Amino acid sequence: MSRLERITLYAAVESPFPHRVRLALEEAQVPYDIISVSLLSDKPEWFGKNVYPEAKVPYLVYGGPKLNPGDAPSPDTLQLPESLVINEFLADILPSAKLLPADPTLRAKARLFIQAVEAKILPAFVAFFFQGKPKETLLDELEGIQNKLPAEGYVVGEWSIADAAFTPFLMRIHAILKLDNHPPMMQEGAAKEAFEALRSPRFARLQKYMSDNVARPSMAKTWDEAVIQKNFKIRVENMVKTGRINSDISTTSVH
Ligand SMILES: N[C@@H](CCC(=O)N[C@@H](CS)C(=O)NCC(=O)O)C(=O)O
Repeated sequence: MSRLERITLYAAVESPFPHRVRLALEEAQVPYDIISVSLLSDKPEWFGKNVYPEAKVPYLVYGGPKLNPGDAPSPDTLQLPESLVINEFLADILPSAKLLPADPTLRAKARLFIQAVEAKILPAFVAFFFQGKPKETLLDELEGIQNKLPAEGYVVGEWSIADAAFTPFLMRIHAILKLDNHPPMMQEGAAKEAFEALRSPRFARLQKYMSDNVARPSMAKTWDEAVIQKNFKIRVENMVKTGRINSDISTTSVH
């Protein structure tokens, strides 16, 4: 693949998964189109019907003409779901952007870190915010991730898609913990205590890591805390009504 094709990303601002892809695209400084698929009310019917039958974001179309909301992407385009797969693909087609380091040892370390985020942070995030589990459920896993960070800098030294895999969750955890009203599924006082813990010396390295990421233009361009907080409240109201977090996670069980 030598010439860069058109990149179209189906995304929802409130979701951490497309945020991972946006960070990679911004770091790579390539042009891309975004088509917004809101998850706050009923998802637009055209998305599942014309684009991606599972109707989840992110979804990336590589190639083809410019798309508008509702259009069906051409069948001869490459179409990818799954944030982590998409980011690996971007790292492969954009080698000069160095979304992954060239050194195989560092690449392996980046992938191990990504795997730890998937295996540990995602379930802890859901369990703490939506399923009433104690704050240590989340804090212990965040500490585990903190212990994997080098003394300074990013996950494998220079910024990489390992950072893109984690920071959308880290940012949302902070933003949500700051809110006055928390999901009714959460334990009383747990948010305030977790927020204080995250600001304590126990998490000094994670705090520095977060401020390093916040300082990057890729984060500045893709992050709006007030919007995330507002959308989170709406999503929680929907969850309370339906008992579902999304199409395959409920507020009562961890999958
Ligand atoms: N493993 C997928 C997860 C994607 C995902 O669950 N996206 C959610 C956004 S939070 C979604 O689109 N949910 C809509 C639904 O389930 O109906 C990835 O990494 O991209």
